[in-house]
Amino acid sequence: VRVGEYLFRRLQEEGVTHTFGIPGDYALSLYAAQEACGMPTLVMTHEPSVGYAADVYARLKGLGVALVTYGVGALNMVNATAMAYAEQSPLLVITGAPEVQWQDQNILFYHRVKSAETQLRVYQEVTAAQASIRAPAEAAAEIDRVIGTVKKLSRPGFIEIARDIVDHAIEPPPQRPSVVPAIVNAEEAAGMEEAMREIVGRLQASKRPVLYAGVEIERFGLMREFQELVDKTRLPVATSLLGKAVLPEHHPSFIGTYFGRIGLESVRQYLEGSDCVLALGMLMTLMDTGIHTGVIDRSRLIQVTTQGTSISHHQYPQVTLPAVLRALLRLPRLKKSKPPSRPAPQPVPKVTEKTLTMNGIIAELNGFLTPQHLVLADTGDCLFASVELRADYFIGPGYYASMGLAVPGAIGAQIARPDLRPLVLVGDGAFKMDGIEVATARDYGLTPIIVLINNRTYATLKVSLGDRPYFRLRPWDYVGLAQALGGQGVQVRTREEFHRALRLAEASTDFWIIDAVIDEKDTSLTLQKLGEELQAKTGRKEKGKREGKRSDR
Ligand SMILES: Cc1ncc(C[n+]2csc(CCOP(=O)(O)OP(=O)(O)O)c2C)c(N)n1
Repeated sequence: VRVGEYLFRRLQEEGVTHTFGIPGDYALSLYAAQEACGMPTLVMTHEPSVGYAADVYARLKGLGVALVTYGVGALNMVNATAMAYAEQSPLLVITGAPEVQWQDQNILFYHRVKSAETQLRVYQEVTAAQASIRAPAEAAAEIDRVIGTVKKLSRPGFIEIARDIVDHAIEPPPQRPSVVPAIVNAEEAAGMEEAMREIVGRLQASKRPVLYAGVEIERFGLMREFQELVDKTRLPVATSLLGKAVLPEHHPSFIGTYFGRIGLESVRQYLEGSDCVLALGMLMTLMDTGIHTGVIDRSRLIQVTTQGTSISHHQYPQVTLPAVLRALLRLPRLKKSKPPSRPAPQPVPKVTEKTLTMNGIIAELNGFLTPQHLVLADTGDCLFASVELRADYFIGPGYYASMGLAVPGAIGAQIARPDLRPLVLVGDGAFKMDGIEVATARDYGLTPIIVLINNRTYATLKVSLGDRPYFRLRPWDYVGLAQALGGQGVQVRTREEFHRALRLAEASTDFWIIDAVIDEKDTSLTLQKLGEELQAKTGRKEKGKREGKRSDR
């Protein structure tokens, strides 16, 4: 086989059906090799979008590939890759590189920065494994090593291949690498028995145990096992924003997304009041603790991740998530005779206003979403408001919080899961970054429904600093833009109009932009509470009393 063919065949073995990219000179031999393998690329308008689309595809399929050119392409995608690193997404970045001779002769070729190695060095900071392939003999092993690490750690990897190497014939390794297990399943690990005794003892002694489910459950392919555990134990389940929907949220055991004091009070009370919180696959980022407004008492916390287990204050570094999950599933007597009482299902906010508000949008969506929708929320109030959303599939930048993921991400999502309809929640600020990428959805017959929150401001920043000229956004003609890009658009200003627009979009086979106009001062209750917390912390005087207090809070 040739080097390029080996690479794309390996990716096909791992279940990759498409790549996302923008071709360029140094990457053309890779594009040709890919084409020869029958793998298509979705060509997008800008590399950050390429990274986001491939990241979302990776989150859904276990591996996603961005195929870009040397320097200008790869460097344009650094932030998207950084987010994939922070949020543990198995994204593989593949780029071309100048021919070996050019690299060695120190030629000032185009797209060069300091040296031939610049992009490699930059990517060392944002990926878990890197390979710069300059010799055919090393190609297969290097490709396997990087793919293996990406899958094992669920973090991005980087492969650059000198363009004159791509068509070199190589001997394929005699033994095909078997599909790398997601992580070592260390059931024989030191301390496993002891840890399990302790975990089970605590669960059984507990009066009100609760599962706090995190993103690693999804990233390491453990969702089926986790659901089995939930069904077996009937324990109530809370998730974090980053881990949102690791249990489909229409499941009867789901009690809500925990977000400290900023989130739903019923969920906070249940979790913080529990005498045994079993946190599975939880990273415990600032966002997982409701921006430090939540306190889960360590003495009642069992934390199991792919990096080890801690029970209160002691550690079992070798006892990891898959092993514990499987061991729990094997136990015959974990089932409680009586399911513990759980809080009432997450209440749908009762919103009576006729005009459209952020809370009204969430309430409408909760009445609209089905298990056939995949929600993508961008950074901004839509992410905070999502704490109250009930979705069976949800993707949002719940930790790294870069703007720009949702619209391009919808393209990756619908390619990975053609059976699901993407529904994007995006602020006007984030939309202005890369919302135009929706034109690419049209090119490939994809049909995202984009709910564009038109508040003409950076609301998220306003909660910290108040109204400032540099937070204001001029409204564009988003309906006209949707039509110009080949889709459909509608502007809505009332609950009723929003209700109808969602159904119109649902019935259509076009992409839709629903330009949802809300008041400049309107925010979700979550963002409003975040503002109050921030102001309390910085000692700034609380501006204005909270409006629309609800009994739930
Ligand atoms: C790439 C990137 N640039 C800047 C920021 C800082 N930032 C956080 S929220 C925000 C405003 C978002 O505005 P919009 O999308 O309109 O949503 P809203 O806050 O109004 O809900 C900005 C600029 C960021 N998170 N990511």
